[in-house]
Amino acid sequence: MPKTAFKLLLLFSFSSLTFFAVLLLHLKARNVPAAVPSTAVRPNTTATPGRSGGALGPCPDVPPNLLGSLYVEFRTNRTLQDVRNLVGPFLQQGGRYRPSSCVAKQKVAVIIPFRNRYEHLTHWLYYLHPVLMRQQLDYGVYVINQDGDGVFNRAKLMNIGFVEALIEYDYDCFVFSDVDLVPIDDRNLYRCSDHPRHLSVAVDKFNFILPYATIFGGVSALSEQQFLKVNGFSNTFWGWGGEDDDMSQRISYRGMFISRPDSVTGRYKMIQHERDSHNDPNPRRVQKLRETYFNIIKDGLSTLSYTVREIRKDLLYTFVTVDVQVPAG
Ligand code: BGN
Repeated sequence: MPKTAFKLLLLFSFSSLTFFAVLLLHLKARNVPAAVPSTAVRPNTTATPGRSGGALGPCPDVPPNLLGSLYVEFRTNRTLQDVRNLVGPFLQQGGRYRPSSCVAKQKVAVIIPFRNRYEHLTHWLYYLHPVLMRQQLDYGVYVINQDGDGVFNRAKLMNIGFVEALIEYDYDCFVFSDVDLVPIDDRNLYRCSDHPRHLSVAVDKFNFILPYATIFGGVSALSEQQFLKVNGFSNTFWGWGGEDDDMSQRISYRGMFISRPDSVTGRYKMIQHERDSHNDPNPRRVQKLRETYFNIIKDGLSTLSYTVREIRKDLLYTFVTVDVQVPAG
């Protein structure tokens, strides 16, 4: 090779190296300081949430910046404003986020049945937003608030959350979460699997042991197809208990299984609290569970009826207040 050509090649290699080094430094500088969600990247504010940028590649199967086990405590007095200050800069109105460096694997609506538990919601948002960001999800948080003080209906609120979230965006996965459950390991991905997934496997309240094999309460994830296949939850479990067992049976009657993370990844802390008023154990729940098979098509998404009273967009969540039409008497 002539000497000048060799020199040119050397110069070219050197400038390419410099270019990549500068590019790397630049990308690194865009990372967020560790005090805030360590790997969150500000969404591109000019883009509409949910529309993925043209040239982005898919996010990796395993999110690269997970921390593993997390320190979680609920004694601190946190305010919603504290949480807004901390994670707000990474979110768009309605508690929406999507990674800016890659196209998320799934579009996830996180649905929280709710009434009057603002303190829990504050803790939940404080811990979950950074986790969901690190998991590189394209997600939105929907708090479905039961209006009035009639008997609580957790399952119907979750059906409503499914419908209302889909009106807003083309979600393909739905994570239903109690407001008092915070994961203590961020490897527990808030994503859907081939089968409906139960995420809250090892809760401190139950000594980190699965209470029984078919349990499906707490935090669970179903894809749109899985949810439609079982006609959603029953709308007729008024008061505490059984609605999750009913879903568990729907899943098995429709030929699906419950998938779960292992009992280390699936660890949770529950915020301790008194039982809510107007949510006493449902005396009909045991009998109702004997009828699931016959009720799947008669009671669920196909028969869902409610009235939206208000939809309020907070930076941290979308708050949907609904009249669930509590039966008289
Ligand atoms: C079960 C409840 C579930 C609840 C779990 C954990 C019932 C049905 C009658 C046996 N099931 O006992 O709804 O998620 O406890 O608290 O009450």
